[in-house]
Amino acid sequence: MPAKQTYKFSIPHLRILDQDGKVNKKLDPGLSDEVLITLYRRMVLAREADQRMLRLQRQGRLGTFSPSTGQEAAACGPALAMEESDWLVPAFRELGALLMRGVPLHRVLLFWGGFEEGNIFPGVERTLPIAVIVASQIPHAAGVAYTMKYRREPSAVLCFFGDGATSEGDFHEGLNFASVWKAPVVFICQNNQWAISTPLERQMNSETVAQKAVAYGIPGIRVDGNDPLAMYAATHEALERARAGEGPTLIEALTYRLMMHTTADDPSKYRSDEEVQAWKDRDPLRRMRRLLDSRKLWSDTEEEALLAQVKVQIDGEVKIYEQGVRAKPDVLFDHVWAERYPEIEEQRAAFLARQQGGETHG
Ligand SMILES: Cc1ncc(C[n+]2csc(CCOP(=O)(O)OP(=O)(O)O)c2C)c(N)n1
Ligand SMILES: [Mg+2]
Repeated sequence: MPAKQTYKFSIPHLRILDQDGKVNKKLDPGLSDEVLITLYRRMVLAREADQRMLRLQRQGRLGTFSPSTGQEAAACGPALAMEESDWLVPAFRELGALLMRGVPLHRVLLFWGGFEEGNIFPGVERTLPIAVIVASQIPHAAGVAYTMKYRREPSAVLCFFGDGATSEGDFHEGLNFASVWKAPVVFICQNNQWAISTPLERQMNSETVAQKAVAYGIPGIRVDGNDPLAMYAATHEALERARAGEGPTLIEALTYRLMMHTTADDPSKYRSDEEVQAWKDRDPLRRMRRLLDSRKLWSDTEEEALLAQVKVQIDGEVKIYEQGVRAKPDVLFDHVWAERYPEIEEQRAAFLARQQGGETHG
């Protein structure tokens, strides 16, 4: 049908640090040597923590968790752009962002160990708990951002989710609400190509995630998610815009999960070795190391020292996790309601009685 074209769009694609560690000078965000080194250190910490967590899980010392190996740039770059007074609203694959924020690793271990204490991050209160319910955190982020605006606080919210989350109603409601109210929130979709065993092309029919921003009248940008500098720069700009009252942004980070979805699946059942290898070649840690090498900021000796230091740090955190927690068997009943409720207390008593081999009902 011949009709007048009313709307055209294009989606910018940002990359600053290429795979060989070369920086596009025109786009260089100009981070100091010290900051670049800190960023690399945190990315290495996240990677090493992931590997340790996998071993703990296999030894029965940690519950199922979702590894973030391969996605460190997409999590750490944005976190670097945050102010302390901003809010972090994570999904479940942003270990690097939590560590950048100063969340102690033992809190994350507590979470994946199944303890409520893993939802509390003392000292970094403006960090919401890990959200396993896919996309549930997106309306929360929009609500927190609206509150910042309502209270006239100059703080913004950084909200993470995966490509699969964009198929949930919560994604659309959250983006619509944030857009209509010009809430100061930056939405980051870690498009790691898979939602468990569902590949992206079975998840959506759009060419990019970023173009979904067009429907909500907000800026959308696709970023090389294995490029920490591009992730930092795109997020920094979006956060500034949010804090200036110009509303939300959708950032699509193109990345890849190099390990299993969680410790409960075998990815070789649904994706090819060639595909995984192609993404291993784009490893964000290797890229960052090449940048540091090219600026003579790093050496093999420093790498060895870092790995040794990170090991000691992780050992200490595992110790706090394992020694500090003794689960009360009835902890489950503590968190049903904010206040104690008679019916739940009856159930608690029955449960405890059964545990002690006493009288039970039914
Ligand atoms: C509402 C809801 N539905 C289903 C699940 C089970 N589930 C956990 S993760 C996941 C896939 C998420 O994929 P994506 O959003 O791409 O994130 P990724 O795991 O790739 O980081 C599913 C279906 C869930 N946790 N919550
Ligand atoms: Mg995914």
